Amino acid sequence: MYKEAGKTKFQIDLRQHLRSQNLSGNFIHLVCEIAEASKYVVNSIRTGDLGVAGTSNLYGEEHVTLDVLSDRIMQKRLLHSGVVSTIASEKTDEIVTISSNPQGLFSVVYDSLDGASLVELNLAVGTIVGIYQGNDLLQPGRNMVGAMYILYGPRVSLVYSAGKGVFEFTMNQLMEFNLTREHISMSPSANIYSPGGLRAKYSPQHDRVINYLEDKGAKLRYSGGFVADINQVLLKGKGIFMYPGLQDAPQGKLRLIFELNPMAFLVEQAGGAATNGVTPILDIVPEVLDQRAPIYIGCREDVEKAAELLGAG
Ligand code: AFP
Repeated sequence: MYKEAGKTKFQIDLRQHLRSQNLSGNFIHLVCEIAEASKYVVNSIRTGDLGVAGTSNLYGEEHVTLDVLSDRIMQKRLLHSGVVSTIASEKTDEIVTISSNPQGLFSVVYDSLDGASLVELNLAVGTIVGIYQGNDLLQPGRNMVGAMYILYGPRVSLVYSAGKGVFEFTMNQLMEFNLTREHISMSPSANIYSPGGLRAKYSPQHDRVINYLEDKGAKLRYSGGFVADINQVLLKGKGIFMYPGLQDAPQGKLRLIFELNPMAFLVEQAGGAATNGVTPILDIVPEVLDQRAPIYIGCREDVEKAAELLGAG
């Protein structure tokens, strides 16, 4: 733990916190660079300034869509961070090698603006990041050394874990991230559920999971934004998010590497669980970058019950 002279724990900023966690300097720098990049994303979302990444487009420079701009912002930051050997973006679906010598460096997978289409509806969207040591991105999520997301909602919050618990930071008026929650932990049982996908395309087994949750009195909470929905499950601590395999999409919609692994890392760190119905999400061995998987993620008891009902044939 830590005690800053004259400071309560909630005046601790991101860098001060990271330094108190006995983490490598390169990891601290990486997380702070991603946090810095999010400030440009916030500005673009709030002002609709879709100029070239990080500069004004008052003079008619190329207009880009918000998700393209946020991808450029993230890529530029990671390319110049000095601590990243390989990156892969959900948007481009390609692996970019920055350094041939991965010694002491990280590989980063990211979805720079998940749910981008929701911005025009003024709904919350987010950036999702997964961090590996070395340069192999097609590892099981269990091998990640860190994961984080930034949620652009009524507030801007950053949630991360480096394997020593889950912490939340909230952006203040100076665009600094200050600690607002520490050692986030989930209850064993859910009272809210987030059912993705089209009910008409559910399997009978998945219908059983929905009925189980309804029968126990769980309330439906679903925004259509993965980061916001996971954030609600994680911070309320009493929820389960599902995006199942559908009749016409047996692997569901969400991407293993860019969306599911980082969130599964965070939720497991908070005492929850995440499965594709058969295997823990973090134990799935990825074969391709854009691999998708069904997901049941949240309170451990309900995730385990879902796997039981799905496997009941
Ligand atoms: P986009 O990133 O293409 O907008 O999709 C967002 C998303 O992948 C994820 O954020 C949501 O959980 C999911 O789609 C919602 O999908 P449905 O609209 O099919 O429920």
